[in-house]
Amino acid sequence: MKATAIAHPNIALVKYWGKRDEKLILPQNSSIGLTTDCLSVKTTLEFARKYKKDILILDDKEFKKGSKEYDKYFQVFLDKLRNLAKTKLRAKAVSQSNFPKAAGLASSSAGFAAFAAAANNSLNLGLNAQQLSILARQGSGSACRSVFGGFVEWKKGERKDGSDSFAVQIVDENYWPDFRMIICLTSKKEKKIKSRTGMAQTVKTSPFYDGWLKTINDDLIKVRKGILKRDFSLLGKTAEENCLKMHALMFSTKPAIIYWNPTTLKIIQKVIDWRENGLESYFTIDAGPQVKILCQKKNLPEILKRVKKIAGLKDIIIAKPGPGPKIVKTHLF
Ligand code: 2P0
Repeated sequence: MKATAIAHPNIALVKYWGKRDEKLILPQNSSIGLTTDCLSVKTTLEFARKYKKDILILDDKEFKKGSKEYDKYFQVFLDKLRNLAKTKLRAKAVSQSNFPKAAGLASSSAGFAAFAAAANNSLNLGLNAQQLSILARQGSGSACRSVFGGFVEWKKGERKDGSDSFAVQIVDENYWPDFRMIICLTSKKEKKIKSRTGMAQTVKTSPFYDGWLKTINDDLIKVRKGILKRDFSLLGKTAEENCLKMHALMFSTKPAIIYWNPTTLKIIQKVIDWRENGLESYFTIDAGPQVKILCQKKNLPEILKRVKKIAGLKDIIIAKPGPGPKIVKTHLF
C-alpha cells in the first residue's frame, strides 16, 4: 500500500493557458512540452487504516486543512483516487522536490505526475499510460504531459467528460540527444498569482484570447514538425513566438499579470542579440520570471559562458530531454 514515484517537470513549448472546464481540468487548446531530466519531484504515498486523517507534507512542511494546497489540490485529488479505488482509507503523502515550488518551473506538472504514478502503484489501479495521463491531468493540467518522457503533446480533446483529453508522446527522450534547455533562475520566490487563477482571469478578460485560439493550431503544427525533423530553428522560433503570445495574453488580462522581473527582460534581450549575431538560441518563459534558453549541444559552452556573465541570476540548470515517471523502492517515510 506504500509506493514512491519520481517524476520530472514538463516545460511547455506551445503553452496551455486557459480551461474550458475548471473541475475536470480541460484545456482550451492543445499544448506541447519537453519533459526534463534533472529537476525532479519524489513522492511517497500510503493509504492505510492507521491514518485517521489525510496528511500532506511538501518539502518538509506540513500543509493542513484550511490551506489552499490541502483543500483545493490534495483533498480533491485524494477523493478522486478513493472514488477510483473504491476505498475509504485515509492517506499520507510526502513529497520532496529538488527545485523551488510555484516559481514557474512547472513544479505542479512533476508533482501530480509523481502523485498519480505513486497512487497507481499504491492502490493497484492498473492504469495504462493514457489513463494515468488522464488521472494526472485532474490534479494539474500540465501534469498529464509529465506522464511521458521526451517531447509530449497534450491533446485537448472534445468530449465533455474529458475522456479524450490526455497526453501522447511525440518522441521519447533519446530521439534528440543534442537538445538542451538552460534554465535561468532569476528568482526563487513563490509567485503571487497562481497559474490556475491567472489563466481563468485571462480567459474572462483578455481581448486577445480569440486570437490566441485562432493561431494555436499553426504553432502546434510547426513545433511538432520541428521536433520530428529535429529542425531546431523551426522549433525554437515557434516556441519563442508562442511564449511571447502567452505573455501578451497575461499582460492584457485585467488586472494585468506580469511575471517578469528586470533580469527576465535582460536575458530575453541577450538571447535575441546573440541570435542576431550568429549564436542561435531561443527562449521560453512560463508563469513565472525564469527564462529557459533553448539551444543545441554544440552551442552550449559559448551560451553558458555568456549566461554566467549576466548579473542577478540565482542559479543555472542545464536540462536535457528526460524520462517519464519511475516507481522506486526508496520511500520518503
Ligand atoms: C504550461 N503553464 O503549458 C503552461 C505554461 C504555465 C504556463 O501549465 O490549473 O499548474 O493546475 O491545470 O498546469 C501551469 O498551469 O495549472 C501551466 P492547473 P498548471 O506548462
